Amino acid sequence: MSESDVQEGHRFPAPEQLAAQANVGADVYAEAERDRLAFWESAARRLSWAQEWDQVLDWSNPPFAKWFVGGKLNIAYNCVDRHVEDGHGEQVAYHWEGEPGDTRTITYAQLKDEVCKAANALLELGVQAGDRVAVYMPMIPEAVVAMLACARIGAVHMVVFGGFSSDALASRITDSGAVVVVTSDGGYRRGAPSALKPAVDEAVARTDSVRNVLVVRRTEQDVEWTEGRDLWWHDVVDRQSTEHTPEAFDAEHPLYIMYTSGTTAKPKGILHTSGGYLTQVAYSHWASFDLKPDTDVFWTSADIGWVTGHSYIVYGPLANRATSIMYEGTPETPHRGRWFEIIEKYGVTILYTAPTVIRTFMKWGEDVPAGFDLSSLRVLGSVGEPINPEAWLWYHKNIGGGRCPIVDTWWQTETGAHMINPLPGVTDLKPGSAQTPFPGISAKVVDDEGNELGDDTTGLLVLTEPWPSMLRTIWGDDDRYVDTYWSRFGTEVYFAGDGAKKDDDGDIWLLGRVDDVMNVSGHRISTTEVESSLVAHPAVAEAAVVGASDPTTGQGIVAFVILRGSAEDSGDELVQTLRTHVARDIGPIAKPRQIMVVQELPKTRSGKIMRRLLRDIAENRELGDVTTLTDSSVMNLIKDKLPANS
Ligand code: 6R9
Repeated sequence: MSESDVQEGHRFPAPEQLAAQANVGADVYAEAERDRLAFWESAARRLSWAQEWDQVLDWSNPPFAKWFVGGKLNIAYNCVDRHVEDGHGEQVAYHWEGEPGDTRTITYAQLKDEVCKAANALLELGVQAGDRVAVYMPMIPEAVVAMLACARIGAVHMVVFGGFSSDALASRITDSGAVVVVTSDGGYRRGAPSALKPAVDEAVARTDSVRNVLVVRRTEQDVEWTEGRDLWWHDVVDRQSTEHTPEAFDAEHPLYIMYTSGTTAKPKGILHTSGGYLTQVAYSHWASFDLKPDTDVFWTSADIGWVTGHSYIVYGPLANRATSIMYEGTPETPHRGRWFEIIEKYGVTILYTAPTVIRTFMKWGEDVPAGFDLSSLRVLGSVGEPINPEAWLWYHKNIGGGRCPIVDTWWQTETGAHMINPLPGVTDLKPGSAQTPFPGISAKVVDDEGNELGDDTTGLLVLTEPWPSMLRTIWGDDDRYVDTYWSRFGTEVYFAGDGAKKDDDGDIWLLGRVDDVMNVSGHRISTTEVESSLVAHPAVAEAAVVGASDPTTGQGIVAFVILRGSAEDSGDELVQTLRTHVARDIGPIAKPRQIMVVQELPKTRSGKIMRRLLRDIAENRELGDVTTLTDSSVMNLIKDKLPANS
């Protein structure tokens, strides 16, 4: 497969055998098109409801939606109990793998017992339906148990990624008014125990809503203890009864809050509710990955602290009675083949990960995956940012053995579930494009005035109909909810904040956040497009591109590149080669003004490149806030590489 094949829109048809047995066929689009609400209603029937709804959607007060109005269900019952009642108690829910190599196998019956005990413990601590519970945990099974225990009693969980600072935790506790924090002494990361409890102590000291801190023992590190407030999980949860009768809650009962960064400093508490959310995450997990509960071993490599973990490690897979992998640590601990070893060990059939991980694997070279038996894999997924065709092809060949469809899923914390993606048994795949709105989802590409754009014109992505797993508001701030998402094109059109274009076939290409779209001499150029071109060059492993203000052209293109291990840093000559390469690839207008060769790129802990910081460098500014970086020393490494005069 050559680069030009890809650019000409070469497609990878669905594997015949997979297509023949796929959970959903091509007719699903027509079915959803005929009657969108009836389609979602049948998706909702895959769940168990204590009381059926009397209205599928109430959109009489946009943008405040109500789905499955009048329906009642218990989320934890749907994720756990009903599978045990159906005779699947012995099926494994999670194969958990600790970073140091310790393992736990948790069946659905065991998960049910643990969730009931934790639910009883929370009740004993006085937690009531509607109360918020913060969860600040490493990737250990108790994190899932805590989430489901909340859901079971109608409490609202608010998971904060364990890599976030005490500051971030404190502001989220304050904003949500959490009454309990569930945490652990620490977790294992890069071969060493990494403490969590000290950050909780600091955060809680600065807030006034928290009554108790429930602490799981994981690393056996020493912890400070506040008598009366702090409680060991094993003291409080282990002695509880495994019996707990789930109460049915309203379909619109709040399920969780997940904070996500916006354009201002204050993070937004995205609120998700129960019936619609579980309906869409369960259905999408089943359809997007062709999940077969009896035979698949499913692995989402994300952390539970992100929406991807919520929807596709916890709620979707459990609602579908999947067997999942949960892995505590980093991909290179204790060696670079760690993930592939896990795939081989458990016979993983579906892998869902992020482009940044794939590009890291590319940097390490194809010999690493080649050393393991990955033949169990049958479907691959991608999420978090656009996957450039080079990475797509590498993933397809070196991890998927050329036989696994790659499902590139576009969605957001706000959307709750997949919104634009191919279906593995249906779609002819086009590397680099998320392609098709999910059945029952209505997505359009529009110009600044909201007019739908024709083929190959870059515009803004909008969603023009409400969907079951949509956010319901920003916690405590309805106005900000309306302003951020539903004001640019009127109260019935959701503004996603992503640039996009449709190609001649009607396939959608996501082009990065609109704030990442550059404007050079009046031409719109996507950072992603230039990055994609750079990484298509054999010398480049990874690239990040920003638009830096330029007195002549408005913005100028500045690229930061990491070279492949084998490529020689030949200085100026290489930079000129790369500039010419991009100019030839996209057009002279896209030729980067400046290319800097660096060792690392600044990334958030969810793997997104922090272009804002690179823009600071490109524009010779003091660096802005670096607290969400995985590793803040990266910025010093980059600055050290710069020519003295810049
Ligand atoms: C699930 C998740 C959302 C933003 C979104 C977009 C980018 C996510 C993508 C993608 C292109 C994909 N994004 N998936 N862009 N193709 N397949 O990542 O949620 O952390 O809220 O980020 O991520 O820019 O707007 P979240």
